[in-house]
Amino acid sequence: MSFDLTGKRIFVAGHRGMVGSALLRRLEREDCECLTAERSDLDLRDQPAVRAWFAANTPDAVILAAAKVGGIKANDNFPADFLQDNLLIQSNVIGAAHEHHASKLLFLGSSCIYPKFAEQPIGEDQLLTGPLEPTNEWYAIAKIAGIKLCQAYRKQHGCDFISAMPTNLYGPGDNYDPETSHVLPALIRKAADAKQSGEQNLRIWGSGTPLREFLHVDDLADALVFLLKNYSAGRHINVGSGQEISIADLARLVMQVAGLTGEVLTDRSQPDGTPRKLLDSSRISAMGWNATIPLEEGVKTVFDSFMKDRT
Ligand code: GFB
Repeated sequence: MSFDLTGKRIFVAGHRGMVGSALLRRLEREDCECLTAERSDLDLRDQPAVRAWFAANTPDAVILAAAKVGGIKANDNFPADFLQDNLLIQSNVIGAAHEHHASKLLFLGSSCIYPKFAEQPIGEDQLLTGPLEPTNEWYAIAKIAGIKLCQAYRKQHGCDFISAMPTNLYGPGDNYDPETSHVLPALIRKAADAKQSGEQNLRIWGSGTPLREFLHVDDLADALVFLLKNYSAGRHINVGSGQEISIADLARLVMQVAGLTGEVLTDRSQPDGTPRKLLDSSRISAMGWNATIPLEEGVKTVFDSFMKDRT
C-alpha cells in the first residue's frame, strides 16, 4: 500500500506559504523532485490556467497546501473570499490532478471543520455532527467540500486522493499582520513591539479562556510526507500535537520567552471563537507518527528568528 517517492515529481501547491515552504524543506530529504508554480505565473483560482499547467507538467503526486488562510478576524471579515477562493483552488487542482492522472493527491484541511461544541478530543467521526463556529464557517465549509471532493473522486474514479486535518499551526514563514494573523504570530509580534517600546504588559483578544492545540509546521510537514507514503483511504485523518494550552497561558509563555514581566490584559470586545479544539490524533499515532517539537521550544525558536529578522 505504501507510495514510494523515489524519482517522483511532486507538485507542492502553495510553496510560498508557511506549510508549503516547510514541505519543500522536508522533501529535500526524499529522493524526489518538487514542482512549484509562482502565484504570478499561475493563479490556482483560474481553471483553464490550472489545467494547462497540469497538462504541461504532469506531476506524479500533488500536495495541496495552497489556500486562503487567516486568523479568527480575517475569517470573520472576508467570508466571501475564504469560501470562494478556497472552493476554486481545491476544485481546480483536484480536478486537474484527476484529469492528468496524478497517482496521489494530499488535500489539507483544518480542525475548524468540526462542530463548535464537538466532543473532546475531536475524533474524525465528529465531522458534520453539529453546527460550526460562526467566525470561520465559510472557511470550514470550503474545507469540508474539499474532503468530500477527494472522497468523491476516490469513489467514482478510484483516485488515491487523501485528506489531512491539521490542528492550529505555527512556525517559520507565518503571517505576522496584526489584523489577519493567527494568535501565535500575533502575540509574538505584540511581545516584540512591547519589548522595543518598554511596555511590560501584553493585550490579547477575547477572554483568554479558549483552549487551542498547537503544532509546529515542521512537524506537520513530516506528518504529511508520512501520510503521502503510508496512508490511502477516503476517511480524512487528524494531525495534532496533543499539546493544548489556554490563550492566556500561551500569552504568558510568549511573555516569558520575550522577557516581559507585566500582565496579560484582555480585550473582550474581540471574539473568542471555538471554546476548545483538541484533536484526537490517535489514528496517525497508531500508524507510527507523532509530533516531536514541544510548544515551549517551538515558540522560543520562532520568537528568536522573528527578532533576528527585525534587526
Ligand atoms: O488563532 P486564531 O486567530 O484562530 O485565534 P482560531 C485563536 C484564539 O486566540 C481566539 C485569541 O480565541 C482569539 O480571540 N487571540 C488572542 C487572538 N489574541 C489574539 C490576537 O492578537 N490575534 C488573534 N488572531 N487571535 C482559526 C480559524 O480559528 O483557526 C481558521 O478562524 C483556522 O479558520 C485556524 O481554522 C486554524 O483558532 O480561533
